[in-house]
Amino acid sequence: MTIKDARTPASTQNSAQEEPTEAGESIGWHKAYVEGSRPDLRVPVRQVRLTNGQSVTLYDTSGPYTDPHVDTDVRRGLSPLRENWIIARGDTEEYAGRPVRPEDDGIKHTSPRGGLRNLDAVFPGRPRQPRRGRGGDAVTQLAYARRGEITPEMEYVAVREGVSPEVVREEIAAGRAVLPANVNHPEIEPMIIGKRFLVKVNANIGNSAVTSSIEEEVDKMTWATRWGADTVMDLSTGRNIHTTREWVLRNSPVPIGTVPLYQALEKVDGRAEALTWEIYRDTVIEQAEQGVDYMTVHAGVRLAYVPLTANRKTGIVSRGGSIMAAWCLAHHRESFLYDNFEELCEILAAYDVTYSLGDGLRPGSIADANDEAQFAELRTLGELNRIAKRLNVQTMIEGPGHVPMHKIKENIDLQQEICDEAPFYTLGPLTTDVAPAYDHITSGIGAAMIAWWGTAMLCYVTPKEHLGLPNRDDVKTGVITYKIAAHAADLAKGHPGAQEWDDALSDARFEFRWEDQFNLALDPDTAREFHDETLPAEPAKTAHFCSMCGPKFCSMKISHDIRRDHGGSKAEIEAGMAQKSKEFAASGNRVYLPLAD
Ligand code: IRN
Ligand code: FE2
Repeated sequence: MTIKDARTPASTQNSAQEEPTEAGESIGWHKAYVEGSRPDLRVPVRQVRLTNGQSVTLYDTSGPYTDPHVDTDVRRGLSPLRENWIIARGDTEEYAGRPVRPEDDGIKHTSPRGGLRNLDAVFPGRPRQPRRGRGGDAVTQLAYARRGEITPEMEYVAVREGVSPEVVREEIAAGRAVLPANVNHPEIEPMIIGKRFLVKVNANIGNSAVTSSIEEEVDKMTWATRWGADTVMDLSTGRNIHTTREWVLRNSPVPIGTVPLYQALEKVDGRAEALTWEIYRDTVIEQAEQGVDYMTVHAGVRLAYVPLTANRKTGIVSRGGSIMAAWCLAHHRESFLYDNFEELCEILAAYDVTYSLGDGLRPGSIADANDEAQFAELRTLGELNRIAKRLNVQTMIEGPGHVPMHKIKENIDLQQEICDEAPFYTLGPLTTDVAPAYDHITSGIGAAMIAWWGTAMLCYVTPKEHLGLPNRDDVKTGVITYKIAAHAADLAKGHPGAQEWDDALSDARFEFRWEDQFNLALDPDTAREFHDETLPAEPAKTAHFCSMCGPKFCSMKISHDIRRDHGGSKAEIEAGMAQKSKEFAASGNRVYLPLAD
């Protein structure tokens, strides 16, 4: 059905044809779709139906998992939404692919055929041949944007963001935004990362040698996207890297990022000095064939910069950065990533893998923020960004780290200047070091600030940061914390439509529509649970107060009473206030009354 009275924040205030269809009838939130210019371009939204008959349309990252009409099965994978678009462009081809040696996935075992084995063998889903660019014109979204062509992916994100497709094309062409979408990851619902668009959130998942099964990792991915993660990075380092990633990719509705260096290191049994360009390159090709949408590449850690970290309080804290620094020192040679950067660009361009140029020398403590090592690397990232752009590779730049509030702005300003406004993607930053177990908060503060000033994507930090591997609850807490930071920044930037969500929730709050408040919340479950903890009875959901102030002193109730009893003029309101003041004094001037049972 078409919803005529839909309020349309965030994404969908375009034409009538773009109104969401097929929302459920009952109160609560439902999956709905906004159709673009063609029937196979259906953009998912979260449609919240309110008790007053209105509805609110929100951006939705949860994929087909929240659509009761779609039958999902992790062993089969999601349906390849983009496949026809990719094939129709006619510039990629299927090819035999590089056989993956069994030991490539970190397990020492023999395959049924005793030798080489194809990618398909590790995933029971539909058979799949990798694709890559045919040669000739570049196949990346950047190349299309530069040629003036609007791809279906660009139109899709335009509908999602509530902007015109031309704006999307321009931002990509200028290198101010990226649309990470590997030609081998047709399952994704396209999204865009850039300062003109909604601020995005990445959630890291990944097993380590000690914990997690493949199914658990897939579950963490769907869990993270359900709460709003816009992309997920699979940082697995343990056994089964290849297989875990295959399952995550085939089931992911959002772009997947990786750090190929981690798997390359597994291949040489963890000895950084044993790494070679060839091993690294083959790992990148293996992952690009699988469909990884963006890759962190720590090519800015140059030999000459390593000594700059010697006097730091916390040295090199980036995993990738420390691997590259160890390699450079062991061979006393320039980084093989820096030296072979152009060849790497050609590989990434053939699959449309987006660069996330890593901040291997980011500060790991407040004391080390904005130091010489960090900014030397940033200048190199600026140089590499230009090479990548020349070779048609979409590129974003990673940023810190640990940075006190007064030093944050310098980071985004410098990055934008040095990297020609390429999207900035930051890890927090953490604004203080004193709160282990609360680093989602120490970093959420920095994340909100840096996003307000133009950072395009925020890498979440969970409460387990510095302490251990995040579990399901930590993943949710991290995502919600970062959605708050991102949305607070969208509001401060005056992003069109962002405030309509707040306004809808404020109205619900002021009118005591409790169910609507819950359903509009970033985390409806916890909001409802907290409310019910003190006022579990069903009538409390329509009550004109909550247990925070109790029935007598709810400020919102008082405002309502004043409006009802005294109309709206200033004098009348003051009279009402005086009356309430008397009532307050009469009850003994107590703000908090004992809870009635
Ligand atoms: C984001 C910004 N700076 C770093 N990140 C993320 O940190 C990066 O994308 C990856 O997910 C994670 C680990 O990176 P290192 O420690 O290998 O640099
Ligand atoms: Fe840290």
